[in-house]
Amino acid sequence: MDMIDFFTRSRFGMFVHFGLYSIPAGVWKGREQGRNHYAEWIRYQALWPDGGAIPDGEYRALASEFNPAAFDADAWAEEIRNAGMKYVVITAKHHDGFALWDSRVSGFNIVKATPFRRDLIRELKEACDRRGIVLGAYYSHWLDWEFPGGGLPLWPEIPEDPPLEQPSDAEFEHYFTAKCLPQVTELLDGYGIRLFWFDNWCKCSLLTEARLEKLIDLVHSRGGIVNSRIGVTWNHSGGDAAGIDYLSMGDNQFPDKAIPRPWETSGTFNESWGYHRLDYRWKTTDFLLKCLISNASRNGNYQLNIGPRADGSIPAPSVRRLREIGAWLAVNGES
Ligand code: JFZ
Repeated sequence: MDMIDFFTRSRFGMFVHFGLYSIPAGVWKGREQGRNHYAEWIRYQALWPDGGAIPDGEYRALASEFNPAAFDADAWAEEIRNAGMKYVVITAKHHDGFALWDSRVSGFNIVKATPFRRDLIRELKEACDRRGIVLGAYYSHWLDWEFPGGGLPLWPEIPEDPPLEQPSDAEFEHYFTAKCLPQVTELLDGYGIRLFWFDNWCKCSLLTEARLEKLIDLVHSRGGIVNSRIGVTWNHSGGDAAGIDYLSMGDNQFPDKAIPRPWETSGTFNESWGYHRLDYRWKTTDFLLKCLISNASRNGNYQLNIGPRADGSIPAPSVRRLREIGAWLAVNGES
């Protein structure tokens, strides 16, 4: 199957943010994280606005508690299918560096570092394959807060943030060649992943054109596809992004006209991507359907996110909306 043809026709997909951050779920030692409410950022935001981050050892220790025993790949895949979604992109590795598969490259993963010891990506891939759903991977290629040389957060637009000292070019090269490229290779060759969602949003000198090209060539060499957020040199909303297969809009951004290339908007049911126990700002099903229709009518996809709880269950408000959307599509949609 040609992946970009599939992607262009699919219209509706799921995004999943799941990882160690699903345990604190936006609250660290009784305090709600500050500034933005992206629970997957808690390692860098728990102590805002006082500054500082959760120490590496303390964050790492979450792995010994991570045991999503209620995770059921078939149950997830059923929700995806019944919602009318054709694919799912999961945070195989988010910025914290923790991998949801049995990686030989880094032991900081769900099989080797947790009591759960099951390969979530493997189980989900098989459940998706059984239903003709395509499994894609979010892979944080720039930020990695675990591996020596991995990128650190940069928010140039927020002057009050204390600047973090970035790794040197040589240090980042070490991370890129010893972790990033080998792990993406594992996802390609060990799991058959062909749909990739990479993430970078500000000008970072570590992500050189040469490195981006290497990563893009690697994915392309197996027939896989990559999104525009792989690097800022590729304009999110258009431009001549050579090498890019599809555009990713900014979070929850819905363009008001058609775009003459494959594209998607990733969006949330509430505010946070990862599960946040205090995030009650749920959007209505009507609103979410309008977002889907708006994108579909402009030849784009809508990639709607769930943030499963640490036990692996999908929060009830998301399940309810997924089922309401699915019910509407079953009557009014085209399959
Ligand atoms: C990124 C991540 O940092 C976040 O945790 C989540 O995974 C989200 C889907 O992507 O956040 C971004 C990235 C890019 C923009 C905004 C938020 N952007 O370009 O507007």
